[in-house]
Amino acid sequence: MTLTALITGATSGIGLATARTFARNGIDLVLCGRRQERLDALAAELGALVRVHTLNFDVRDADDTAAKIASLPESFRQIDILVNNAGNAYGLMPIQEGEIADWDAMIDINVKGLLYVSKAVIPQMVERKRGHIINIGSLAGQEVYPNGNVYCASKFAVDALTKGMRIDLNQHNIKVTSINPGMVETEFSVVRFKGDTERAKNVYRGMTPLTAEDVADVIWFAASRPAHVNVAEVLLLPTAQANSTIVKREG
Ligand code: NDP
Ligand code: 8X3
Repeated sequence: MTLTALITGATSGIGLATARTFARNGIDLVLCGRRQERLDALAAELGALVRVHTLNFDVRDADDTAAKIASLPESFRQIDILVNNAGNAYGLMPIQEGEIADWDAMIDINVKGLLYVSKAVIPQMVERKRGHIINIGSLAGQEVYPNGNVYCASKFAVDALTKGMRIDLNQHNIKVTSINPGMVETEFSVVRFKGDTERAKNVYRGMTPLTAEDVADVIWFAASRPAHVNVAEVLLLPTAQANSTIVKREG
């Protein structure tokens, strides 16, 4: 039986790599994001391997998120795997200097957006007593680091929601997984530093970060276990990273 996955944040980084990995493994795809030209390009690329449908919505918009997911054609409506990946950090400032717009973005996208998408997808999983939700958390949701304050809070919330979902959905036979990466070089730091690519590059100076493909491999491992096995949580670090603040750098 062919499975269908809905991936948020499929236009870049971890979500994009996950879409490609899933397609190579024969998973039909509902790809979500706000940058339509990227969704179109990805649909053209992966459409050669599997069935692909794209949805353009901002996860901050509860009504549009619900409407777009409800608009899925019949053949894409049964979501077997939900990858809640859309998310970003905005800024890296001491709490007393933080900007309200950045705080709102992180809470609205990383926490509330994940909830809105989940609310739109979970009912059909509950009805079928089958499904797998994979939330992309972070090392930042396991330990707080200097200036990480609100981003860390948003990822601690994802960790709590993952655990809560696992409890509440247990009786419905739904697997819930969190994949918690450390440093991954994607557009993440460019977004965090609002387009300052030099500052973004400096985050990974003298060390080898994870690639989006490294994370996608682990997401696929979790998604492809037998029915009785749930990979509950994974902390995935680059070898050079011991924790949020200890990173071995060369030069
Ligand atoms: P990218 O910036 O490369 O990708 C972020 C994705 O999220 C994009 O596809 C973007 O799509 C989507 N997105 C952002 N905001 C919204 C929104 N409001 N509505 C819909 N989609 C949105 O970063 P990563 O791939 O690194 O990040 C993916 C996840 O991994 C995030 O949850 C992040 O917190 C987490 N993570 C990242 C780590 C890292 O070091 N890179 C480490 C640990 C966790 P579009 O702009 O088209 O909407
Ligand atoms: C992203 C990893 O360490 O920049 O979640 O917070 S970190």
